[in-house]
Amino acid sequence: MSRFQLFSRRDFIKLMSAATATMAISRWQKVQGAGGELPIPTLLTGTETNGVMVYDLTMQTGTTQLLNTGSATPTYGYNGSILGPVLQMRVGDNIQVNVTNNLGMQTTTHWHGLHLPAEMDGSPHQIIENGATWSPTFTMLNRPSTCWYHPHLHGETGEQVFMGLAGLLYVTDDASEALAIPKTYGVDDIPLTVQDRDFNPNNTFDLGGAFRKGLRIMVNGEISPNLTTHAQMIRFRLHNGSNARLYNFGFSDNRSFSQIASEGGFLEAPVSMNRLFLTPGERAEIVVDFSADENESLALMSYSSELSPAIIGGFDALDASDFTVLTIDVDAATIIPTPVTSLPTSLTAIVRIAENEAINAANPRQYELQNGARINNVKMDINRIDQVVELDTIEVWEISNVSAVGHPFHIHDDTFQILSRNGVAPAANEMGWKDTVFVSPMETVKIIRPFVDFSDPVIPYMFHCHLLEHEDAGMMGQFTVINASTKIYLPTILNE
Ligand SMILES: [Cu+2]
Repeated sequence: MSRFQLFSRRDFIKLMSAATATMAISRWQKVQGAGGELPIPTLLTGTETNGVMVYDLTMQTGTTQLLNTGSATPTYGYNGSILGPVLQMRVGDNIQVNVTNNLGMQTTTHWHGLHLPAEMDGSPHQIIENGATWSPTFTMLNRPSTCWYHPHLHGETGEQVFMGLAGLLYVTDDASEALAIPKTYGVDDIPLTVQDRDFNPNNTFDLGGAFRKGLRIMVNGEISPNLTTHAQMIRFRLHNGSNARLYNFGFSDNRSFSQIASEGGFLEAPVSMNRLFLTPGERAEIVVDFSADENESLALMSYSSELSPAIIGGFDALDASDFTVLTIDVDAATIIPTPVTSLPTSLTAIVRIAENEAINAANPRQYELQNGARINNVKMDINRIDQVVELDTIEVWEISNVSAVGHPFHIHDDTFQILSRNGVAPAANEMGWKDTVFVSPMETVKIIRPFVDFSDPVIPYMFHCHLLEHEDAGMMGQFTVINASTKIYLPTILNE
């Protein structure tokens, strides 16, 4: 049962403004505004069967008591009423996930960030009928990282995710497990799926609007939660699982923290910051030092008022303010695990790909993000392949935003590196591997990406805006990766 007090929207905004006025938040104040303790999702490490690590997910409907008064809210979840377990997979393992659809409607489940064959991707082409089980198999080839999974049925993704279908997927290996960083799940390594919701008077989710944004912040499926944690270094796996809200994370006392990973894995070295901008679909791992904060309280905030309103779709009262995402009480340090007291200066090696290694460096593939949820003048057509890429090549893609708001651009199948933003090298925390990149209005982002391991002459991968209402409205396209040496091309091309 949530301890969240039901406020009118006006009171809620007033409360948030008050919270931003005070740097330190007393525990008394917090109890008035905070919900229940932060839920930590179940961790599934798989069951080995004949050398294959098997995971079972059931997509189901249910209800979740999200508000303190009134009815439970109808929600969807994986293996529960809302969100899903964290799937932990090891590099090199052969994986099978059995995804059973008990939603009473069609759906898919996409492995956001995973490098796998197009037919295993869970895109709009791998529909799971109601009552059916889809069992993709693949070898885990990703770097250690924080990925996620969610439905990707064309036209329905936004609603199905908003209803609660999303979960995190951790990739680990020997090297990442040997790193001297916080890594004990749920103790000093905390998942934070950050979402926003609005409710109708009968406590159902408000599914309306051009963008599904809400003034209630929900973390790990709890409205306005509180985390009781330890006086030591804590790692947060920040995941923007919102349909359309941008976050500008920071702490209520403006302390600095270190980003250690982006979507595709560790950064070369920790990057110190006191603000982290994270847009829908993106993940970032940060480490915060609470070692001097025993018995203190603070909050993870979004300093959204510092963002340019011009980049924000569906600008609302939260976007105009600085608001609490998670209140934090710091208790004594743990005995086990032994607290981490400093971060390694080196986390991994990242080989930056030189622009001239791309086969199209002189003539990058162009993507123009346009008003009306269009890319390159067209909307998604599931029967049209927009781009054909050759296997075992490296390409530069140039993504230009000529529209009125910013768009997080996500590409399936593999991660990429950002070469430049408007011709300027990216910030240190964007020098690692990514699968989603925010492109502001009037901005051109150049990325470079290898297309390796998997080709399919027929089944495409997606590229799209990860504002889910834009995606559903058609701001998505399809590319195939073809193996030119086998001379297999699309039938549509052969027939021309
Ligand atoms: Cu968009």
